[in-house]
Order: sequence, then structure tokens, then C-alpha cells
Amino acid sequence: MSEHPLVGIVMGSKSDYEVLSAAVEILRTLEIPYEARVLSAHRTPDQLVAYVEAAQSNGMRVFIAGAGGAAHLAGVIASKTLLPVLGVPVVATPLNGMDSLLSIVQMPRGIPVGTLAIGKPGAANAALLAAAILAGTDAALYKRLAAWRAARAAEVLAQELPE
Ligand code: RP5
Repeated sequence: MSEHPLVGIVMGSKSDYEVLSAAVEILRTLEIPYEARVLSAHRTPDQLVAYVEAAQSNGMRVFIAGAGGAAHLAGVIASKTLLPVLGVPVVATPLNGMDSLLSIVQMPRGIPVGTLAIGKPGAANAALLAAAILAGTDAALYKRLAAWRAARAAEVLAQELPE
């Protein structure tokens, strides 16, 4: 997107994109400028920190971080910025995402990470939460988010059960 990104989606590996694409979809639908990057807390720590610092300087407002296994990506990002960081646990090991969930949600006191559900529902909700954060200072986005919610309600009300 041409406008400067307000949401930075960071994932530890390209293999996480299948999950994080659910966040991308929501951000596109709500017309929120974003950028997505593959940066790893343990494989590219220096580049990760440089990215977070540069992104913040360039007007980023929210980070979404998705990773699997011993998922410290969101915590490392949160350690380098005061911007809200939303963590998405990804299934990447035989522990089925519980390892990632606990790694992200159990941040020690003082460096918060808002933690979402494991997998695609969590990624979608991270984007919706980012939208809600941004909508506090963006009336047009607030309207788009309200319309999105209303459409979900209409979908449920239109559901019919088989005879
Ligand atoms: C984590 O290890 C990544 O976030 C990913 O979920 C997992 C596996 O990475 P790859 O081996 O697919 O690169 O750091």
C-alpha cells in the first residue's frame, strides 16, 4: 500500500504467513495501511530491532507479531517500543501451539503483549483489535469497523437450519 503503514505485521518465518494472512485480509478489508515482514527474534535479532525502531519513527501505530514454538518475537518487539504489540500464537511444533500461546501470554510484568487465540482466528482478531485501537482517533475507520461488525451480525441472523 502507498500510504505509510499504521500496522506492522511481523512473523518469525514465511511458514507463519498462512496464519498471518488472516490478519492481512482484515486489514485490507478495513483499508488500513499495513506492511508485513519476516523477521525472527532468534535468527535475525539485530534486523528485528532495527525494523521496530525504524517503523516506530515512520509512524507505525500497532505491531502484530506471529510466531510458533518458543515464541519470543512479540515479547522482543514489545521490549523495544511503547506501541501496542498483539501476539498471535502459531502452530509449528508437536505441542500444537500451546508452546507458542504460553510463550506469548506469559510475559513477565512490565512488558505487555496483548495475546490472541492460536492460529487464524487469533490473527484475524489481532487485526480487528488493531483496527479498534486505530479507530479511537479515526472516525472513518470507526464507521468501517462498525459496518464490518454489523455485517457479521447480519450473516448470523440470515442463517437457516435444514428442515
Ligand atoms: C518460529 O519457528 C517461526 O515463527 C515458525 O513458527 C517456526 C518454524 O519456522 P520455520 O522452520 O518454518 O522457518 O521461529
